[in-house]
Amino acid sequence: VTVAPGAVHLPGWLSPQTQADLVRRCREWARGPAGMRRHPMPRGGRMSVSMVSLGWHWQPYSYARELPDGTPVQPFPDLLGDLAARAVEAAHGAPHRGDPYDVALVNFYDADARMGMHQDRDERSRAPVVSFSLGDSCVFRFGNTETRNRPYTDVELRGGDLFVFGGPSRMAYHGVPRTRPGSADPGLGLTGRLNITVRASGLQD
Ligand code: MD5
Ligand code: FE
Repeated sequence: VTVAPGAVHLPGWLSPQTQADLVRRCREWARGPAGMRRHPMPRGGRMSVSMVSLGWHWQPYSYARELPDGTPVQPFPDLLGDLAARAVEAAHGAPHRGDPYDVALVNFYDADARMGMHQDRDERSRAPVVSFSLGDSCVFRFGNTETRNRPYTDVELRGGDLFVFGGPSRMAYHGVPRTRPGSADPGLGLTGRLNITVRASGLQD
């Protein structure tokens, strides 16, 4: 389903087995070293979403190979590179030929977590962002490239969904105004929502 130019939503694209594998791997990445944390925001406070970065460490507004305390970031796993390549092919009907995928951000949303409207502009690459959702559903707010306000479209993202943001949608404002606690498939054993985004940093060591 094409939601906007370059924005393709494939509901239920992840098999139940792949969802279960990803949840297990997310738990390992979350434990660290350089595991899950809530980042301080530039204007004070902390994000309500907990994150772990793989390949490159992201925090507002930069990528680095190490955390601020010097801990090396965990490697970018082949599993996510392979899955992202398959995802782009499924969404666009052609293989990804741009900068290599080399970073993943794993976002964990508890029942109260939200993500405000923002653009993803810390990458130096135009490669599409590949997003995998696991567990609870959420309201995903897909906006425009000019302002964080209207017009926007609210899309329901469910566990197992794939979303690829390329072309003009790559720089759209977006956010998660709420999740739907308790909506996850009980068989998955996940309380809350996980979102994995795979990106090309466009950076060199
Ligand atoms: C999430 N994560 O559900 C979302 C999914 C983030 C973030 O927003 O920055 O970690 S990724 C949504 C996304 C990425 C790039 C472009 C667009 C949406 N877009 O154009 O709407 O935790
Ligand atoms: Fe984002």
